[in-house]
Amino acid sequence: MTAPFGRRLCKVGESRDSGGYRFFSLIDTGGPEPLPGQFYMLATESHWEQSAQRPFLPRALSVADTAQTLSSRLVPDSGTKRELSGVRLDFLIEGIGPGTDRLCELEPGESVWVNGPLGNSFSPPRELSPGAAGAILIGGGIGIAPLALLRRTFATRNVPTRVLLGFRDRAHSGGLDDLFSCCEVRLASDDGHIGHHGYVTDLLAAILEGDDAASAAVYACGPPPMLDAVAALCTAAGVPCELAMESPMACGYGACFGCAVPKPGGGYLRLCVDGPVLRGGPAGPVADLAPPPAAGVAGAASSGWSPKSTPPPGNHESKGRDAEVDFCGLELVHPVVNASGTFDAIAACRVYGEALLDSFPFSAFVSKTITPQPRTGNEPQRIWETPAGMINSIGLPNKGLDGFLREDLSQLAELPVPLIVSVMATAHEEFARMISALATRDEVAGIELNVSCPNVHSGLIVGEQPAEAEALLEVLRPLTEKPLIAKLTPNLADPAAVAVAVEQGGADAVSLINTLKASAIDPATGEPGIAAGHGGLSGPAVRPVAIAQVRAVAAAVSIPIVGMGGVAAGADALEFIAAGATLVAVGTENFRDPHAGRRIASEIAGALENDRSGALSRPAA
Ligand code: RRO
Repeated sequence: MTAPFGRRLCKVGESRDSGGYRFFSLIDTGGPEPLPGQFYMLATESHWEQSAQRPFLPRALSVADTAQTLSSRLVPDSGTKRELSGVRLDFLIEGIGPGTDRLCELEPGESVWVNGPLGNSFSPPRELSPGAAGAILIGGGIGIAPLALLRRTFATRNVPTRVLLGFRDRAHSGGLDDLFSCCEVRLASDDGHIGHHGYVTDLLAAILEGDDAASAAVYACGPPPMLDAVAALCTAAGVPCELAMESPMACGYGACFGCAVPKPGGGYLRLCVDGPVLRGGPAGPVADLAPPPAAGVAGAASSGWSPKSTPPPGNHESKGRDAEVDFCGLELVHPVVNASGTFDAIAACRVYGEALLDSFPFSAFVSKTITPQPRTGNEPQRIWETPAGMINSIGLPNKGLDGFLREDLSQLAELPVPLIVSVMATAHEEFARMISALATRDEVAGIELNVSCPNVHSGLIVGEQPAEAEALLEVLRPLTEKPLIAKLTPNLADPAAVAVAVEQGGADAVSLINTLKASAIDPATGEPGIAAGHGGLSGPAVRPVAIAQVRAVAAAVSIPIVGMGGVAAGADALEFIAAGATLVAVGTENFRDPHAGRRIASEIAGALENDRSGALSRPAA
């Protein structure tokens, strides 16, 4: 089972208080029924960026329950109503910030952008012999939500199930009437206002001491300390457990690399595509459950749940003819590509299946930047939402050149568009080794040089120094005839001087802007919100800076420019084209809307078709 590709609008059916939380349901006429543990990325259609341009990114919410529905829609121009079958998606939510606060305000009839269902699911207990202890579901606070659907699914399969729920205090309690009406629930509260006075894990510990515990399976969702305690208890008792985890995420489908969770033995998992359900192990959570529902029925079947069919996506189709463009000898069907590091086509293919390839958003695909050796990336927290944007410090997690050539290149070559591979290194010899290796590969149509890195010999950031940048190009230019695109950093006073230098060194094109150096303080801790202390700012907030830099560079060089920085709509892309860009790259908007590239290309085509004066296709003076 795959998710429909792109985001779709769903109407709010119901919205009301439920215990200390808020309950709302959406009517989804475009997606399949989710599996227990799966989640959706949600953003309201209106007033999302309502307060100081936040919330900006969609929010990940696990589905609490689901049911088949029938709703009626007015058929335009006919005055008649049509019955539409769909899926009701129930969510339980707590307002803890601008995004969840806005979702708590939802009114019936409002529209919400929905991307999903995403991620993997809980798996049924392995031990189902008569007399087996069955499933123990344990939830803390708002973490009770995904357990409700799991509980109902187990009930339909006659899996014996016990439910343990814990709450901090009365204000963070309840929500059960809607979700667990079908079964007996044992409660605990830290303050003793309901049920056992103490932790919900006390109840679990008592059960795991029972004779039948060895044949049990535990399923947990809640705050990290509770999940740690559950994993420790289960490890000690030799009982398998599955943990539904949370991590800040911008996209939900493997593109942003923000939702990193450390894995035993080093490195990180991407919770959105490796989870959100992980198996609890003695050294920490492990991602060896069934993979996220993959393209085709086999992936869903291996998760142990029945597959449901996915209707084809029907939105965002091109209105006009695409504006074809020649870029360094590559014939591209439209001028919209992705910014490196903002779309993982391999992960997206697992999430969205064939629909991604049928409606590929970009006219060329730019890979995530690869380095000579593998890198695990930076420690979390890696992303931070800002007004109309976000800061990232992902730290280049990648398989290294050899891993990329061995594992990824053949898959990326299957994409229906030319492939541009982005590379970064800290020494000329290493850059040269990468270019030489890529130069011989027919799958590679072009190479982007990410020069926002220091030269190990001089200690200087190559992209900030015209002489360094030119020297690098002079080394690399003779090694390949493929187009070399230098990705410029905006973090300097005169980016045009670097653009001129790379042109002199033999670059075929420049792309700009990479992200702007930025930081933000977490009000809860008084410390930087990003673990690395600072990162790169992207999103609409940076667009005016990007436009100024593209204009300055366009005035200084004659090679083509790939313009980027906060492109979220066709009008934004046309602004870059007017500033002198030949291609436009979409970055952060991919996180909010996986289909954004295709939408923006359609909007450009529509605008150009209506542009009888030709003003839009002429660079501005
Ligand atoms: O991986 C990153 O943190 C990263 C890179 Br390499 C880059 O070029 N730009 C960015 O915003 N993040």
